[in-house]
This record gives sequence, structure tokens and C-alpha cells, in this order.
Amino acid sequence: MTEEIRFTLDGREVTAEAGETIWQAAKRAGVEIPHLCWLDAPGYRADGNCRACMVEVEGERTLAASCIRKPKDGMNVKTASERAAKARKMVFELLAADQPPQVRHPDPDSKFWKWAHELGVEGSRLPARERFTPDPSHAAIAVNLDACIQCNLCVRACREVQVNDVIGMALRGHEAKPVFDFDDPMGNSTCVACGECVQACPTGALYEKSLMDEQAQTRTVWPDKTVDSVCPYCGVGCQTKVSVKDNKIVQVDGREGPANENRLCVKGRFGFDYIRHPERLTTPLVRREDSPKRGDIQVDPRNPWEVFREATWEEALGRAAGGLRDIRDTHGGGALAGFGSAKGSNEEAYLFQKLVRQGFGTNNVDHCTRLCHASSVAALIEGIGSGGVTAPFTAVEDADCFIVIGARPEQNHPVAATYLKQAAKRGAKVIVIDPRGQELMRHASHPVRFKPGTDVALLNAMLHVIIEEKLYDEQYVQAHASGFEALKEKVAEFSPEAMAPVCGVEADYIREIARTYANAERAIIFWGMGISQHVHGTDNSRCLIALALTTGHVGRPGTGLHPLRGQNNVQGASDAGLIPMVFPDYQSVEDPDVRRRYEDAWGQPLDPNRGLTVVEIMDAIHEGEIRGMYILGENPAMSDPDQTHARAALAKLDHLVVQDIFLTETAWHADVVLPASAHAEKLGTYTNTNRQVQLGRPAVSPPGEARQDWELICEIARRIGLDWRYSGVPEVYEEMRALMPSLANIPWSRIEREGSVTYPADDEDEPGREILFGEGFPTKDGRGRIVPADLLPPDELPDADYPMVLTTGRLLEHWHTGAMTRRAGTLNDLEPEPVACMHPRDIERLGATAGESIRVETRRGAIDLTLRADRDVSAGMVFIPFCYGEAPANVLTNPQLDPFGKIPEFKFCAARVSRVPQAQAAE
Ligand SMILES: Nc1nc2c(c(=O)[nH]1)N[C@H]1C(S)=C(S)[C@@H](COP(=O)(O)OP(=O)(O)OC[C@H]3O[C@@H](n4cnc5c(=O)[nH]c(N)nc54)[C@H](O)[C@@H]3O)O[C@H]1N2
Ligand SMILES: Nc1nc2c(c(=O)[nH]1)N[C@H]1C(S)=C(S)[C@@H](COP(=O)(O)OP(=O)(O)OC[C@H]3O[C@@H](n4cnc5c(=O)[nH]c(N)nc54)[C@H](O)[C@@H]3O)O[C@H]1N2
Ligand SMILES: [Mo]
Repeated sequence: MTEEIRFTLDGREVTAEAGETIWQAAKRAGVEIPHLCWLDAPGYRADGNCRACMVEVEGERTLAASCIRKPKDGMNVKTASERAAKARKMVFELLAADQPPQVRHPDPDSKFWKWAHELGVEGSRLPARERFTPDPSHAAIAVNLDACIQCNLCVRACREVQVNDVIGMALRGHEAKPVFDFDDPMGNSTCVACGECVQACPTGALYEKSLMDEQAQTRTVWPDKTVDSVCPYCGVGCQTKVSVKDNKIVQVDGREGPANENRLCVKGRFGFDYIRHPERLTTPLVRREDSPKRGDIQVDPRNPWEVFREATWEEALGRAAGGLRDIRDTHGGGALAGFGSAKGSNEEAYLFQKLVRQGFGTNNVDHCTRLCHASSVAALIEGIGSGGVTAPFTAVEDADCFIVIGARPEQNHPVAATYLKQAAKRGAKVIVIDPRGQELMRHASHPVRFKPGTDVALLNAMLHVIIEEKLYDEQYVQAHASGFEALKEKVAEFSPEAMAPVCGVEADYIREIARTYANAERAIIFWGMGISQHVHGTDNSRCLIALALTTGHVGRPGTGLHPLRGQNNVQGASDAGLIPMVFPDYQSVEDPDVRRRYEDAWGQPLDPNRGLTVVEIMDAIHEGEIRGMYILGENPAMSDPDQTHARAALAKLDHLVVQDIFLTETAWHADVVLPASAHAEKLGTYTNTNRQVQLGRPAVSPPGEARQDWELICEIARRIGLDWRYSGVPEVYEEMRALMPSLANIPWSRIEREGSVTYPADDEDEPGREILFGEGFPTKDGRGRIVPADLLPPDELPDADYPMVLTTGRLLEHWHTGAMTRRAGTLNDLEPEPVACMHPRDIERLGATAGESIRVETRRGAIDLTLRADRDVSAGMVFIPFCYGEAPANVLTNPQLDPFGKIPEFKFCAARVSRVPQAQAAE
């Protein structure tokens, strides 16, 4: 039990909770003691080095640093005694003497100056010593160590909070200074620009360039307002504070959300300026009569006038809706399809699928989840009756073991990765399974590099060990699982010895990782695209589910299944029904009872058949089945596999409406382009990977004539004959909620009040349930179903013509198709050009050198990129990120689908690599 401590603070009786410091107890009692090296935020340890928080403890000869000193029963503490106040003032005077003068200070409004002013210290009359040359080498962060007070917060921020281990303290005493790696300029160091150090620094020695003068030495920008919102990038769902000056975002800081506790990554913190890029769409566009569509067209977004002309909203909306209506009326709803967006809000997703189902009269509505975790969700729904995560990633705090397989969280879910790395430091066993090396393997007790595409071999071998050595949880299996016997039979043929040559992991090591996971008290599995984006993606996920169900590692704190969801709202967009087989909350369109409920709600008969999926829709266009599309906030001309095929399909459409914030490669093929609002310009809810429904608030207004996405969906709806009237986003949310049991106790007002609510919640005043399925599963028999999986090879194996394996994925700084991040100044500065990564040995074998231009070819096409040496890429493989329009990876990738999740094999196809002759490369 926690015991309270009673002590006297400035003559008052106060209590401290066990473990609390004097500083913390004082704060709760309403007394804020000056402080610099102490940061009152989760994850920060007190260091007690700056002496700014000294207090007097009766009976003690020396003053005590209140940030580390814990009170004792009966202690008498004086924060305001003359001695303490004088000592504190002295600390500030000494520090101020060495600060640059306020008129040219990196941040005259910093915490340091705020306290200094409060204590009556106005800076030193002496000129500060010139000690350090400024370091402006980083794209986003200015380093002005003249303002550094050696408080060490940046080191703790970097090493202990974000666990990036870049910043250290060099030298001692007065000479001490923070250094990046081996005292490299920040811009050349391994810094990942999460900016945690900037947020923590009390003086502005580390500061955002976006708030400073050209030389990056003096602050010149002060925001007009700060808005609480949520990050637009990944599924982690970091809460943000967005600062705005003259309707322009000038700074983003982390806020204390449940998924980030003030932390951010480089994209969330520094990737905000894309919304003011000159290429932003600001007026509706209509295709010119004299500009025929062709799949191989290239449009310069800065000069689209050969292809498009400006139109009024009336004309654009009339044409957009008219074309869709005509196709529906002539060819039936089945000739239409829609792609909604996982970048948009829940309300937009709900309205979009309603428009397609009610207005177009078809279930042909899908979104990027199809290219993402569709196979994971198919396996989860089959296995445990629910597609969401069973536990938030923060549950890793309670785990003594976790597996990360086919995911790269440090790069793709960086803030989630901070929790994983902290758990590793705490001593949790970490099993990272990936063909490609990654930073997280440095923190792993069990790094496992294996052959790509052989997950089923490895995972079945682990299951073999678990069953053979009786490491499974017999009681759990008896009470909560079905299919165990069939699994036992299946994996009998998958001994580690038999699978070792298949997956390239030694039999003993397979046994060891199987034992480590199974014998853990609490273990959790995280997975990503390396599992899902295969023709056997559903089988891969089935094996993971089998691991959890046999060992009982689900339903308790520190256990669970967590597919790391990708887009900021992919969980929400899926929940809201942007899926061709199901209405909101995964209710089958083929179930007559379900359908009747929706027909009653929407007042008309609905299509009883499942619709087509993303890649199937592209095929159906080629077959002449689908003639018109509405695409909102997706860029399939870049993100779909076999791009030439996809672009030819888009060009073949009789009518294409694209609603986006940029003239994307997809929009090049449009008849009408509707300029929409970006994330920072709108109100809405977003559901992150942890099932936390959070509120995004508008910080700035849309540029030019750009309009709100949800309003545009309604405009189209009305023009195709629906009587839609919504007073605003909250009304849409409430309509959606009435149809979604998962949101039952989460009214709009609650999200507004609490900022983040986990679903499901049992009551309006009860917190949502983080850990699910302690008492069985929402399946027909209440049991989790184990589905054994067989070993299938990737669809296209290397051969004599195409001897390498091509794998694709992401970079930390870029987002998917680059639409946003290639237009974000800092991010594009950090990763400016298309790269292909290969192992140095393969580069040597090719007779090439890193930095030169190479050509990568597959049976579908060829692209040229700059060669980068990367020891993490296995020999025989080439890795390409898919964010570069000038060298689009998906010209190369294989569109072959997983039969259950209908996801293409982005992670594996046969390729060949050659050098590009110099003359050609220069062209
Ligand atoms: N910076 C950045 N972050 C992002 C995104 C982004 O575009 N940029 N996108 C977001 C989205 S939508 C998503 S879905 C997530 C994706 O996040 P992740 O799931 O981490 O995605 P990837 O980097 O594509 O692939 C993950 C890993 O799969 C491995 N892999 C490849 N083949 C295999 C295999 O056969 N077996 C196994 N076990 N592993 C394999 C790769 O080596 C890679 O390390 O990221 C989200 N976050
Ligand atoms: N080769 C390869 N291909 C892949 C993958 C891979 O690993 N390898 N991964 C796949 C995965 S996991 C995913 S999730 C998909 C992602 O594929 P997409 O979803 O197509 O990719 P994004 O670039 O995120 O596209 C989002 C679009 O929305 C626009 N947008 C952003 N905000 C807003 C807004 O508020 N309103 C509107 N109207 N538009 C907005 C952007 O400008 C952009 O055009 O890619 C898939 N493709
Ligand atoms: Mo994704």
C-alpha cells in the first residue's frame, strides 16, 4: 500500500504520496518552486544538478534540491525562506551572466528567462563570453550552445525518454557541453530529429528554426494561438499542440496524450508545412476537352493548365456528381466505386461509405487498409472475432517479453517504439524477427534475421516446439481455444530441424525463441507489413494468433495481439465501414438482419452483395465493369501494385472525381479535381492503433477556395439525389455512433471533454477497456479459433533472369506516396532523392559504388534510383521506399493477391539490378 507522508511546507501541513519529491508535493499544494534541470513530465528523471529549486529543510546545514529530495514525516520545509530565495536567485544570476543578451537570445521567452524575471534577474551587464560557434547544420533544429546551462535535460530526453542515444555530455565542469554522437555537427549525426531535446531544453539552446531568424540564432516568431489537436501521420495518434501565427503553423509540440505522453517524431513535429506548399490545390479543376486521358501522362502540379482548367464550385460539383449519377442511372450502381481515406476523420469515412452504399447503390467501397493490414484483420476476425488490437502498445510496460515481427517501429511508429525500447531497457525479453536488420535489434535479447517470405515456416516451427515441449497453457486452451488438435497435427511436420534450412534460422535458436515467448509470464506480439503484405499474409497472421492462443498470452495486462496500424485513422476508417464486405463495426453486408437495420436507418434498399476491393476494382475497370470512381484522400496511382496497370485503369474510366489537397498522380487522370481541407484545417475524430478515439481540431483555415472534405461529400450526395443535411461534424458523429455498438458510450461531448476515449467503454463515465478478451472472444462459441497454416512460397521467386528479391517499404521522413512529405521542407531536406538500398557486398559484386545511379527492373517495369549501401539489407535483396514520384516503386511490385485479405505481395518479387551508364544517368 502507498503510504502518505506528512510534512510542513512554508508553515502548512501537507502530504506527499510515497515516492514523491518535495517539488512534486509542493506543486500539488499549489506552490511551484523554480526549476530548470527538472522537467515535470512523464518519463523524466530528476537529476538535481542545476540548484534552481533549492529549499531549506529545518535542521539541515545545506540547502536541498527539491526536485530529488523526498520529504520525510514531520520534516519542516521552507521554500520561501530568505536563505533559499537568495540561493536560488544567485543560481539564476550566475547562469544569466553567461547567457547571450536577450535581444539576440535563441528564446527570450524560455523557461529560463521566465523564472529569471520572476526572481528579479534581468540578465548580466557583462558581455557573455563567446564560447561556442552556433551549429545550424540541422534542417529543423538550431544549436546555440551559448545558451546552454549544462542541465542535462537534452541527454535524458534523447537517451531515457525517446531512447535514441545520440546526445551525450562531453567534458566536465564549466566546459561541459552536450554533443551529438562524437561531437558531430547535429545535421551530420545519427539524430532522428524527434525534437524531444528541443521540447525539453529550458533555455532555447536547442530550438526550432521555424521560430528564429535566418541565421537561426534569435527568436523572431511568437504564435497568435495554440490549438490542441492530434498528429496527421501514423496510427500512433500522438496528441499535439499546434501553434499558429498569421494563419500559418509555426510550431508543433507534443501533448500529454495516452499514446505519446508529450513525445513526437520528426514528421509530427517538423512535417507540418506541407499544407502551405505552393502546389496546394486551391481551386476546383476540370479536365480540358482537348486533353485525352492516357495512363502514361505526366502533369506538373505547378503548371497543370495543359490538362486542366479552373472551374467554379458550382460547375465542378455539377460535373463531378453528374458524371457519377449518369453512370449509375445507365449502367447501375455496380459500375461505380469509391476509395475513401484513412487520412481523413471517422466522420468523413462514415459519410463516404454511406454515399457509396446509399447513393451509388453498391458496396464497391474500400481504402488503403486493403494494401495494409487487410490480411491481419481477416485472420483476426476469423480467429478472435474482432479486428482491433487486443491491447494498446503501452501494455508493453507490463510485459516481460515481446515479439516484433515484420515491423519497423522505430521508423514507422517512432513514438510507439519509445515504449518498446523502454521496456527492453527495463529488462523485458525482446524478439525481433525480420529479414532486414533494424535499430530495434540492438535492443533485442533475440534478434532474428531470416529469409523473407518464410514466416509460416519459422512460426510453425515455434508452435511445434511449444507443443512438443508442452510449453502451451493447457488450461487456457481448454477454456478458450478451439482447433488445437488440428494445429498439433499440422505443425508436427514443422520441426525446427526441418524448417531451419527453409527460413535460415538455426534449429536451436528457433527452440530458444519459442521457449522464451511461451515461458514468459506476460508476452505481447506486435506485427506489421512484413507479415501482412504477402500472398500468404493471412496465414502469417494465423500463426501469430495461434502462438497467442496456445500460450494464453492474450486478455491479461502485458499480453496481447497488436497489429501496428498504419495511417492516422486506418482503424477508424475501417470501423466506420470503408470496407466492401461490411457496414460500420464489421457487420456483414450479406447478413439480411444487419442489412435491414441499415436499410431502415438510411431509408432505402441496399446492395446485398459484397463489393470489390482496391486491386479488384482496378481489374474490373480494365474489364469494363467499373466506369466511374470517386477517390478521396488516396493516391492509388502510386500506392497500388503494378502501377502501369493501375494508371491505365484510372485513365480508362469514363468519369473520375478526385478529392485531395494536391494534384497527385491519381488526380492526373481525373475529370474533376476537388480541392479539400488538410488535417490541420478541420474538425473530426480519429481512432489510433490503440482504439483510442481522439479529437483533431482546426488550427488554420483552408487556402483559397479549398473546402471541408465532409461538406464536399454532402454536396456530391445531394447532387446525386440524396436528401442529406447535417448541421456539422458532431451530428455526423452521432448518426454514426447510433449504428456502431463499439462507440455506444462515447458521445461527441465526451470526446470533446476527455480528448481521447478508448473503445469499447462499458459506461459513459467509465474509462474504455484497454485490454480485451480476458473472458473469451466475441466469436460464435466464445472461443478463439486456431487455424493451422501451410507453407506457401511467395508468388514470384527469383530466377536466372531476375535473380534478386525486391522488397519495398518506407523511410522515417517520408509518408507513403510522398504527396505530403515530399512537400514538407524539413522532411524532404532530410531525404531528398529516390534511393535503392543494397548490402555493400552486393554493391561490390555489381561493380558499382554507393551514390551512383542504378536501374531496378522486374517483369512489370524499370526505374532508376541512387544506390545506397545498407548493411541491414540482406545479401540478394534490394529495398526501395515507395514515396518517390520520379522513381515509383510500384512500377515494379507484384499485384498478386492473398486469397483471404486480398492484399498484394508488396514485400517480395523477383528483380534484377544494373548500373546506369553515366551519360544516361545525367540526362
Ligand atoms: N515514416 C513512415 N511511417 C509510417 C508510414 C510511412 O509511409 N512512413 N506508413 C504507415 C503505414 S500506413 C503503415 S501500414 C505502417 C507500416 O509499418 P511497418 O509494418 O513497419 O512497414 P514496412 O516498413 O513496410 O515493413 C516492415 C518490415 O517488414 C519487413 N519484412 C519484409 N519482408 C518480410 C517477411 O517476409 N517477413 C517478415 N517477418 N518481415 C518482412 C521489412 O524488412 C520491414 O522491416 O507504417 C506507418 N508509418
Ligand atoms: N510498394 C509498396 N506499396 C505500398 C505499400 C508498401 O509497403 N510498399 N504499403 C501500402 C500501405 S500499407 C498503404 S496504407 C498504402 C497507402 O496508400 P495511400 O493511402 O494511397 O497513400 P498516401 O500517400 O497516404 O495517400 C494519401 C492521400 O491523401 C491526401 N490527403 C492527405 N490529407 C488529406 C485530407 O485531409 N483530405 C483529402 N481529401 N486528402 C488528403 C494526400 O495528399 C494523398 O494523396 O500504400 C500501400 N502501397
Ligand atoms: Mo498502411
